[in-house]
Amino acid sequence: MTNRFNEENQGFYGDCRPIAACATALAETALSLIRVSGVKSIELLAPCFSRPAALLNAAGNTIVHGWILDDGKQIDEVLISVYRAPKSYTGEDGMDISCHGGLAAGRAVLQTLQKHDFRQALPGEFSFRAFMNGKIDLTRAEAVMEIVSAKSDTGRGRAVTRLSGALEQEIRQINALLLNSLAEIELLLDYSELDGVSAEDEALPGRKHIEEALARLRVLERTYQAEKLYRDGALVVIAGKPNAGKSSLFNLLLREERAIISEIPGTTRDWIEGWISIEGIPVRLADTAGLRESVDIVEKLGIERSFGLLEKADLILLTLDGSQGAPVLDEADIFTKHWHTKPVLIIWNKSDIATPPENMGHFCALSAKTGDGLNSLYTKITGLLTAKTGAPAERAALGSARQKELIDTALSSLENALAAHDSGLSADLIAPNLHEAFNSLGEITGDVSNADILETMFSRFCVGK
Ligand SMILES: Nc1nc2c(ncn2[C@@H]2O[C@H](COP(=O)(O)OP(=O)(O)OP(=O)(O)O)[C@@H](O)[C@H]2O)c(=O)[nH]1
Ligand SMILES: [Mg+2]
Repeated sequence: MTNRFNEENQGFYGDCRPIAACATALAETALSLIRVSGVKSIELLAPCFSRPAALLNAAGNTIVHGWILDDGKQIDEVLISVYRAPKSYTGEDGMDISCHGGLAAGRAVLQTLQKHDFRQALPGEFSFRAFMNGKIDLTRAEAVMEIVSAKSDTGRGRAVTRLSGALEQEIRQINALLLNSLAEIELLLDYSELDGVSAEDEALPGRKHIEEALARLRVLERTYQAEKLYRDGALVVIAGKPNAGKSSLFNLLLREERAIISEIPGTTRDWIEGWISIEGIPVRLADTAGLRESVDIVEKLGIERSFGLLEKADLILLTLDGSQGAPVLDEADIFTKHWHTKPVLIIWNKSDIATPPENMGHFCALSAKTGDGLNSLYTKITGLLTAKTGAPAERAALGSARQKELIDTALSSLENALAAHDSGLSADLIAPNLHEAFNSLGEITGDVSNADILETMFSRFCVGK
């Protein structure tokens, strides 16, 4: 990999001075980690360390024990992991300082470093340096952030696949195909000039490479929706008439007595929510006010808010009170408003006291009280949420909207190239389409980049990453 820093390009962070940041939350934890990186950062830290010689002579990937000192005063007892360029996350000399946790210790160490000319790192600055020093490409940088924000184990696992370079490799292999076909076109154009043969007379050289690239890009493109589902999750809203057992179902799924349950219809007013994981899918689950015509002002407001939330839902769990018998669900019913626009799962609740009708086809029988029918509910929810996205891919897959947009651009450039060839255009007129696709894919890995792209990307990172 190449070093992307140069004389003019110091990056949009302004300078390449040694930086420091607290990489862990400032909270009552056992330890805090202060991360440091930069050319001559070890030399800069040595004067405020109790064993300067040990630190200065420490080999890369070793740990030194001592005290952080401020004007000779002991600030905290620490362990410093020393990294020597280029063998570090950023590719620069760097240190991870493990100090005591809590609000005060990490802050005091950081303040001491700042007195000794370390600059506070900005969001994403460590990863930016890693990218600029050729340690990671952009897909891996994005994967680092994905892991930090993963909401489920499946989401984390998918991000780890990208961190290990599966997507980067696939993109590079596809780009190698495009490069081959571009090289073959160049060759044809050179020869046609020499021989006086027109480029139109020839079949498009490297067409099979373009077709393979297109096929592989289509496979990648199809992975995005499932990755997005397992990364961002889905909004699942429990709705139904008062007293149907919505809050009981909410508590059952959350495994927590969160919502108030009572036999009085109209108990839930403001909707409440919580995150759960269903077969690896992060689900933002919401319990809402029972839907009915009401004259009570507060209840009415609650019902309006419930409808507002239903508009945003990815899946509605329409809960019926089985003990009230099978309802007539016709077009005029207030629940049917969303039936044609989004998936609705109808739950026959209270199956412990009311047996569902024989021909219950599309109902899902459940007792929110005993938990009977819960496994089948999980399976049905997963089936409905993944109906359009499919299961997550085994290996290379897209992890961000940025990547998806660039794949779409590359796809249409290649489709245009083949269509142009089919309509008889010569190879020299088709080559620019291939260059466009090549550059879009290069933007995914960061081989093609500019300050704006990088700033948008890295500024979304957290401090210390
Ligand atoms: N037997 C039985 N009773 C249930 C079941 N689920 C809920 N209930 C009872 O039904 C009543 C209403 O339950 P809630 O969970 O508060 O119902 P809700 O749909 O949230 O009601 P609102 O908030 O008023 O709209 C309570 O007395 C629950 O104990 C069930 O599966 N079986
Ligand atoms: Mg309720």
